[in-house]
Formats: sequence, structure tokens, C-alpha cells
Amino acid sequence: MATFEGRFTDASELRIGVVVARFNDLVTAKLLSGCLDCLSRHGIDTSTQSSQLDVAWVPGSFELPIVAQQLARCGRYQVLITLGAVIRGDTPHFDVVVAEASKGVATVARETGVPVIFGVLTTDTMQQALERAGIKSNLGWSYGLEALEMGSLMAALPTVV
Ligand code: INI
Repeated sequence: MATFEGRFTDASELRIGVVVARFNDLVTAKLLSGCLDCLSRHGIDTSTQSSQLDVAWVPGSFELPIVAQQLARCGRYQVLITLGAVIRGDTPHFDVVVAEASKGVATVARETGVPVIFGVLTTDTMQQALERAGIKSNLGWSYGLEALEMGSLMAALPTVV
């Protein structure tokens, strides 16, 4: 019996792409900062000279999938992280943006084989979003951990011969 698990250490081989939405950047910038803090504490070079980590900014969560798709297809990254914040109170088309972002990200992951972490907060209020982006906890940290786990897990799985 084989047991496959991701790792949270020895991540020196991992190259990670992060795609961040500017919409609600009061929230998404905090998610990014929590995420980079996590990655850095687990050995990823997050400096501006890093060859392990790249960050792409998009206008809003709706645009996360297309940029994730291009990064996934380029073959450089073992895992991608998408970060966004969609707040129902301010968004008549909340459901449209959330549905497109979530379905799009899932499709990119399945069609390319590159895992894509879905780091999009969906909340009723800005207060709830800020609570999840640093006031109480910072889910950006969790998304960083999930990226380490999935990037290393996918590399450990058997491939088609
Ligand atoms: N994008 C978000 O990431 N969060 C939102 O809450 C949001 N609202 O409120 O509309 C939002 N809209 C922009 C959308 O993601 C696209 O960028 C835009 O429609 C252009 O395609």
C-alpha cells in the first residue's frame, strides 16, 4: 500500500505563482501578506529577486481564472494560489462573480493538472472579510500552507507512463 501526502518543509524545488485581485485590495493585500509570510516561514524565497515565487495582479476575482490558466499552461509553476474578496453587501452580481471565479479556478486545475488554491473570500460584509484577512485570523496563511501541501503532493503522485 502506498500512502501519498504533501509536505510543508523542503520546499526548495517548488515554484509558486500567486494571482491576486485588486478589487477590495484592502482585503486582498492582507491575504497576500499573510500568504507570503507563511511561504517565507516555510523556506520559500519571497524576496523581490526570488526565482521561486511570482505574483500577478488582476482587476477582480472574475479575472483570476484566465490568468491562472496562462500561468498553469506555461509549465513553470507546480502550484498556483488565487486570492480575492467578493463581498455580497457591495455586489449585486456577487453570485456571478463567485460562480465564475470558483468554477474557473477548478476548471484550470483539472484541465492543466496544476493545483490551484481557491483563496477567494466570499462574505456578506467588509467587516467579515477583514476578520478573515488579519483582524482575527488571516486565511492567506492557510492558503499558503495548502499550496505547499498540494504542490508537493502532486509531485509525489504516480504519473501516466
Ligand atoms: N470583484 C471582486 O473581486 N470582488 C467584488 O466584490 C466585486 N464586485 O463587487 O463587483 C468584483 N467585481 C469585479 C469583477 O471581478 C471584474 O473585475 C469586473 O466585472 C471586470 O470583468
